[in-house]
Amino acid sequence: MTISTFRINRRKFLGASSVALSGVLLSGCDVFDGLPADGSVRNVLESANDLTYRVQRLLAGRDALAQEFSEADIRQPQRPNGITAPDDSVYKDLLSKDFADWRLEVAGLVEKPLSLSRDELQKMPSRTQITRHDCVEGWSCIAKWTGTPLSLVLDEAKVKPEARFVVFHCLDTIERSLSGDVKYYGSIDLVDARHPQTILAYGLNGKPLPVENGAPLRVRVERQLGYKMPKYIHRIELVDSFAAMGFGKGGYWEDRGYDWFGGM
Ligand SMILES: Nc1nc2c(c(=O)[nH]1)N[C@H]1C(S)=C(S)[C@@H](COP(=O)(O)O)O[C@H]1N2
Ligand SMILES: [Mo]
Repeated sequence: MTISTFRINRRKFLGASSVALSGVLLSGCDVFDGLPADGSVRNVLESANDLTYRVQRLLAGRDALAQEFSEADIRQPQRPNGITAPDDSVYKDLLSKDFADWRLEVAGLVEKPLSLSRDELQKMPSRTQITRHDCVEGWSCIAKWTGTPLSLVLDEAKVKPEARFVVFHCLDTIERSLSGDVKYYGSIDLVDARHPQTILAYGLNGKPLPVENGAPLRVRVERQLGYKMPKYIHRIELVDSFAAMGFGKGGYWEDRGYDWFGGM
C-alpha cells in the first residue's frame, strides 16, 4: 500500500518535472520552477527514493540480471536522446582525431589511478549483451552493447574500502546558464558497478559506438533507467559521498529531482 502510494507520487512528479525541466533548458529559469516553493514535493520524493531503493534491492536481489534478448528483437537503431552531438571544443578536438588522444581516467578513492586509451580498454575482456533501454520520457529500445565490464576496471584500479559510489564525468555540456555551464554527470553504487551486466560500452549493434549514443565510451547499467547511463565519459571517480558534487544528489538529473536509484 505505502509503496504504491509513493510510486504514484513519483510518477506524477516525473510527469510534471519533465515539462518544467524542458522549460529550464530553454529559459535558464529556476530549476525547480513549477514545484511548490516549500519543498513538499521534494520531501515526498526523497522518502520515496529511499524506500524504492531499499525495497527493490530486497525484492530483486543484488545480482539479478536484466532480461537479454535475441538479434531478432533489434528492430530499430538505438534512439538517441539527451545530448547527441556535444559542441564542446574539447570533445570536438578528440573526435576530429578519432579519439586517439582520449583517455579514461580512473581516480578518487583508488590505490592505483588509471589512464586508459580506447585501445587499452578494448584489449581487456569484453561482454556483449542485447538489452532494452528504458527512458523516463516513456520510450524503449532494444540494442546490442559491447564493452569492458566495469568490475574489471575497478579491480585494476584497486578500489579503497571507504569508497561507496562510482561517479561518471562526461565531456558534454547539458546546461548553459549565467551561473555557469554544467557538464553531464551521474553515479551508481558499488553493487551496480560490479553487476555483471554493467559495462563501459564502446560498441553498439556490432559497430563502434556512434557519437549520438555516446562515443567513445558510455556506461550501461541494465537494470536502471536511461539517465543513469552517462555517455561521453572521460573520468570515473570513486567517492564516499556526493557532497562536493553539483547539489549533492549524485547526478545532473538527480540534482533536478529525479530518483538517484533509477531502478526498474
Ligand atoms: N553525457 C550524457 N549522458 C546521457 C544523457 C545526456 O544528455 N548526456 N542523457 C541520458 C538519457 S536521459 C538517456 S535516455 C540516455 C540516452 O542514450 P541514447 O542516446 O544512447 O539513447 O542517455 C543518458 N545519458
Ligand atoms: Mo532518458
